[in-house]
Amino acid sequence: MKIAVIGLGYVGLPLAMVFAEAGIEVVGIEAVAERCAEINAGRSYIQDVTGDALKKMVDKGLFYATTDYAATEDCDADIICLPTPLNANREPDLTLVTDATAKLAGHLRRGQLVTLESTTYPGTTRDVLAPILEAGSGLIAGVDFHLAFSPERVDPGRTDYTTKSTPKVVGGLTPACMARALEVYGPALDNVVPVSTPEVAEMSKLLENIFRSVNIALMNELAMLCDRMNIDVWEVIDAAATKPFGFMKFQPGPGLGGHCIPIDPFYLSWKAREFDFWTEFIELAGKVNENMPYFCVEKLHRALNTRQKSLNGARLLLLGVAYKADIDDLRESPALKVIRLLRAHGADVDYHDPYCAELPELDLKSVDLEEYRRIAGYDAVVIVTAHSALDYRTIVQEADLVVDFRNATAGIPSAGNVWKL
Ligand code: SAJ
Repeated sequence: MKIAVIGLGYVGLPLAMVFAEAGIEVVGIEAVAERCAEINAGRSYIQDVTGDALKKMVDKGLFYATTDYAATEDCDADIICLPTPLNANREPDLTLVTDATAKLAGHLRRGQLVTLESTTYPGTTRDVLAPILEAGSGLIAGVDFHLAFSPERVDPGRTDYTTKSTPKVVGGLTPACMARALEVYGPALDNVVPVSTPEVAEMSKLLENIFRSVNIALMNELAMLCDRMNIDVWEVIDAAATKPFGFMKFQPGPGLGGHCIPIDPFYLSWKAREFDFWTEFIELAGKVNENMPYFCVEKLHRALNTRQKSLNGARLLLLGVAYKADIDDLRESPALKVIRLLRAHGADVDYHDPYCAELPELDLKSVDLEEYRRIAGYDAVVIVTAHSALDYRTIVQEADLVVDFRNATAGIPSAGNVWKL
């Protein structure tokens, strides 16, 4: 068998490696020629794929990358792993997927399987991809070639569940498409979960991430209420989490970041309107989560006020700007919004993040904490993302004021100089 993986990013490259390490020949179709060169030289640019592992597969002749879609012609399956962002109007933007599908169609061969892995709204595989593939090839989906959807479940940096070990949902256009998808994915992945249609698979992925967005929004709403009622929301959540059944712990924070959770839900709310349906939970969760940077800035304002200081002119040090702890990903990070809001109030903002050396769009570079000696020079230290590499005990000792949006200072005795979300 030979597989083509289209798009060698944080989803496609690990997936290509899983197939190659199962002894299946893989060709990566990657638009960025420099990335192809890196891969063919055995150098990885994706955190979850080591250079050694990649080089081993390249040297064995089991994996190479090219920009040329003609390389898909002798493949048994073509797996599309491309970004599906929102456009400026926060509507689905399938451009990368549809452009790639049109190029693939020109090289489609009878009997091949095409699988879409990009997160999208139910109906995309059947109503968007199939017509493009049929128009470009003259073949018929489900008759001359197989078509399926299989959502990616990659969580960059996670080691307990990997692309190989995480159960893989797959929905075929027809039972024969499903059977073919099982033949393709089965030898490489530990657990393939067949479902009856591509729509079920597309919707299941959205449910996974909407579930997170809504529950995080619930915690954020509770955090704002507890703030007003002077109740420690973190203690409340920890107490509720002692329930061994029927509860799942989420935490409040400065907002939703990442390439999935802030974006995927709006693929469904957009599609639902076609059915005269308003996905109120999704919209409300989005509204609550979007408000958190503003709430956090207002809370910081109140904390400074207790020291007769204003935001205007305040010297602030933000700790952690990545969208979540212990990674270097800045996509949709709420820290960027917090910095913009603080600057708009006239604050002088520095940041330190051991994973993110610079924020070009904000003309900022991570400052050196100088063994935490630098901490005392700020009016407030603001914990936005709680990287585990930082010593929060020393930070609390050295800082005049700490405003902690992540409960990173939990259990650390303070002299009343710590405010928490
Ligand atoms: N966040 C909170 N409170 C929480 C959890 C997360 O405020 O209780 C924030 C994070 O700080 C971050 C954002 O939400 O800014 C998203 O966090 P996330 O933990 O959902 O991490 P992601 O965005 O990397 O989500 C990915 C998703 N994986 C895929 O889409 C394949 C998601 O489905 C996974 O469940 C999640 O990783 C995971 O479990 O780590």
